[in-house]
Amino acid sequence: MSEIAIVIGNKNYSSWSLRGWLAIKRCGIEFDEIILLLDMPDTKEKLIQNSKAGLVPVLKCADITIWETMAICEYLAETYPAARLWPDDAKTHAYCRSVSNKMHAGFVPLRCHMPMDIKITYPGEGRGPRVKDIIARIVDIWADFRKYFGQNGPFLFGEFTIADAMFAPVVACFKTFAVDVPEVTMAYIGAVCECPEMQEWRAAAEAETQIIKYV
Ligand SMILES: N[C@@H](CCC(=O)N[C@@H](CS)C(=O)NCC(=O)O)C(=O)O
Repeated sequence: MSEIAIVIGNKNYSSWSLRGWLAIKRCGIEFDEIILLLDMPDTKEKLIQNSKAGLVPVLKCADITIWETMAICEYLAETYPAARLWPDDAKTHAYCRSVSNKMHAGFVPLRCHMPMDIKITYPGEGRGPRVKDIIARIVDIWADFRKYFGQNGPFLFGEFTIADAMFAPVVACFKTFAVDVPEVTMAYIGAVCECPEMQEWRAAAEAETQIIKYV
């Protein structure tokens, strides 16, 4: 048993779990994974046993239990600086934090109308005027950060950061809902989908059998 564990939901559906899991995975440390199936009669009870917040992900360390994905990411970034989950430079770090916080707190219509469902495709569904505006904004954000900060790698800030963990479920949703995007966006989507951590998550999601109808 490892000294650190992350409690997550179904890999096919739980977008917040994916974000927290990617952050810990990028730390390159040993950790345990505790999967709680969502949408079952005893889900809430089990969630609350792990954290009074009653949500996943939850990070369990020897001396602290952390809930809320951004707090988990912050803790991991501070505890495992070698993973460079935030960019080093203060100004770039500020941009990375801004865009990560925006994803954490915003884009609610997109999250409601295009929930993560890795195994399936719903081409053309999930749209609507507010969702279309958010898609355009996200495409714009990705293009800007790739252009100004992405010289040292294929991710938003070159190397993989918390911002990429935050947007990884959106990447998955863009594929599920077959969102039409420009070439530069396709390249970013490809980089996220091809990274080994995302492939591992996807393979596990595909092996899951529980079906939840969020759409
Ligand atoms: N603000 C929370 C959101 C977490 C969240 O909504 N998690 C969902 C799964 S993706 C959950 O635990 N749902 C369980 C439920 O609502 O019963 C965070 O940042 O971690």
